[in-house]
Amino acid sequence: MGANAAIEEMFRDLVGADSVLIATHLRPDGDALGSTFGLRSYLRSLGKKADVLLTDGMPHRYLRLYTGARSSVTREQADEYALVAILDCANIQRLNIPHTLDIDYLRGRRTINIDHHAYNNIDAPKNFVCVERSSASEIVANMLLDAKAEMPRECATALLAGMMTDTGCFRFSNTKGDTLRTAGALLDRGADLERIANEVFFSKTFNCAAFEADLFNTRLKLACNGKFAYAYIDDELLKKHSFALAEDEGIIDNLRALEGVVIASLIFRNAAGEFKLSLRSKDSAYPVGPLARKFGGGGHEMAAGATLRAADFDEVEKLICREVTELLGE
Ligand SMILES: [Mn+2]
Repeated sequence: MGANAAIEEMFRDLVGADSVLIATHLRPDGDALGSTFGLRSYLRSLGKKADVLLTDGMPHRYLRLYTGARSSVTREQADEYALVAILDCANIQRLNIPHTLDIDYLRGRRTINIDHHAYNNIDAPKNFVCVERSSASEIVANMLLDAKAEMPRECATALLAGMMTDTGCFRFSNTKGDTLRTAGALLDRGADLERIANEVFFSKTFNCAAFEADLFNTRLKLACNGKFAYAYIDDELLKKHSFALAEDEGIIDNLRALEGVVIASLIFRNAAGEFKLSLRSKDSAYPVGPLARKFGGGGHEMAAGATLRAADFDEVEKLICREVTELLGE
C-alpha cells in the first residue's frame, strides 16, 4: 500500500468510528499535545466521542490551550471506544497509558499508529510512520487537508502549535518547504498564531526563568573545546526552585543556542533512579540520533534521548563526554 493510501485509509477509519481514544507519549511535548488535541477537536466537530489520554499531567504552558484530557481509563472503559489512535509515540516503553492497558491490549484492538519518528516500534494493526514530516501534527494536518476536511479553528490552532514546537518555530532542520506550506494552510483555516505565540512561546513563569538562570550559572559545563554543553538537573536544584521536570521543554534549546556549542545535553534522574539524557545537535554533520541509539534510546537525528543506568552522575558524565568527544572528533 502506498503512503497516501495508508493515511487515507486511516482517515476513513477515524471518521467511520463513533468513538476514538487518543494516546501519545509520556512527558508530552507540544507535538504530542497538538496532534492529539487537534485530532480530538476535529472528531468532536463531527459529533463523535473523542478523548485524549494523559496519565502524567499537562505542562503548565499548555494548560490554557488544552483542557479535558482523561487522566486514566479502565480496561472496560477503553473497550467502549471503537478505535484507538496513537500519535507521536515511537516507543512502547514511552506510551502514555495507564497500567490497566498495555501494548498487547492495544495491538489486540482496532489501533492505528501515526508517527514521524524513525525506528517506531509500536507495531499496531495499522501504522503510518513518515519521517519526512516535521511532526505528528503535520501528518494529521495533511491527512485532514488532503481529505478536504472541515477543520475547526481550535483544531487548526492545535496542529500549528504542534508543528511550531517540534520545529522550534521553523528553525530546526526538519522544516521543509512542505512544512511551511502546511503551516500556511492551517493559518488560512483560522489557526490562532497570536494565541500560540503568547501561550506557548512568550510565556515563561518567573519560577522557570529563575530555575533556568540557576541551572546556567551553577550546573552548566562545557567540554570538547566549548562545542559540547551539558547540565545535570539534580534534585537539589529542583527542590530549591520547586521546579517540575515536566516544565523543561525549551531549556535544552537555550543550551544549544550558546555560541560555539554544537551538541547540547540535559540530564536528570527519573523516579526509578535512572538517568534520562536529552540530546540536541545544531550541525547535521554531527547527528545525535546514532548516539542516543547506542545508549538504547531513540528520537530524531538532531533531537534524541536515552535512559542510562549508572551508579552516579560522574559515571554518566564520563560516558557521555567520551562518546561526544568521539562524535565531534575532538
Ligand atoms: Mn513529535
